[in-house]
Amino acid sequence: MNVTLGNKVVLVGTGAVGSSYAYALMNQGISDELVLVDLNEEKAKGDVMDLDHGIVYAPNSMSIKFGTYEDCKDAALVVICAGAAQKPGETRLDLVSKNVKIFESIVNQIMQSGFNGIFLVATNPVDILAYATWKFSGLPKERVIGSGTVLDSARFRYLLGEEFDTAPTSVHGYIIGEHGDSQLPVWSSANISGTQVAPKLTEERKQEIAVQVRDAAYKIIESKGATYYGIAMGLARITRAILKNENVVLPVGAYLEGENGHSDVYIGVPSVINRTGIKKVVELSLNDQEQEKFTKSVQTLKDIQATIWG
Ligand code: 6V0
Repeated sequence: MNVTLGNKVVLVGTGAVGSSYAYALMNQGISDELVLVDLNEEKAKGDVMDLDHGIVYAPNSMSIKFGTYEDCKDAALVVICAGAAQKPGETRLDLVSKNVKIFESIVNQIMQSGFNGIFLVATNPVDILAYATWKFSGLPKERVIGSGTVLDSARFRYLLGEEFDTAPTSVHGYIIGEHGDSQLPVWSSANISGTQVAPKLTEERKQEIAVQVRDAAYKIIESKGATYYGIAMGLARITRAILKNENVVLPVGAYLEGENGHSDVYIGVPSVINRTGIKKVVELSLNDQEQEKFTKSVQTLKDIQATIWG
């Protein structure tokens, strides 16, 4: 396994998402060592102090320190939540050029440290920034993971859980595609204990659920300015899958090489996650309508990629 051993995590970007992720890691005892890096050093130092005062009540002891990109040299995982955030009315894709430039600088500094681990990217537009991280880092595709549709799939499972009065952990289903407006629910395989849920819902209800999932971020941003707890839990789940070598299937942003007919794009698809990163993309059997929507979603991302990388 050609990745740095140990379970040190470096978090770059300790804003709303990053600090919520750090809190989730500490609460769940996933890693022994966490280093916080941010352009706003005072903010990161404040978070370190605040988190350190919680360790005594955490399930495991943990070292949480302020640091710099140098600290990435022996990190198993670098999680990037840094960058400009989505403003009310702004789409995730509006953020693209601003954040690609920020990422070029961040990823170059991380690679200069001698980093040889796995990247997990959350900053939006996350599919484009996972692709940018892969390009800028030169790491193999399996060692760059986007958060993809991990949050959207959680929202989907939550809503179906409410609909059928069943725990969301017992609802199995995926949102795939762009973490954004062109995403789609895979109704053909969404199930509770193996029984498809789609036949139990009207077309209208299915559409309402898909829209609620797709527009959830806009609603939360309108209400409180940003979304962070849901994604933080999703990032912590991916982190656990990596550091504990779980081989668990999670919807993440993965690089496609022919899966479901597409290549050279980072996009949300179910994937097997373990200590090597993305062990394998799970190719879903999509119906014609789903395949058509997925192709459109890929195209949306490729059109943006083309404006940046030609
Ligand atoms: P925030 O609270 O503004 O935090 C961003 C942090 O990044 C701040 O602390 C900045 O100081 C820091 N930062 C900015 N530039 C740099 C730099 N060059 N180097 C180091 N640090 C820097 O934003 P918030 O935490 O709310 O959101 C962070 C990102 O996550 C945004 O792009 C969101 O759109 C994105 N989200 C992604 C989600 C997903 O599902 N993937 C979900 C929610 C938000």
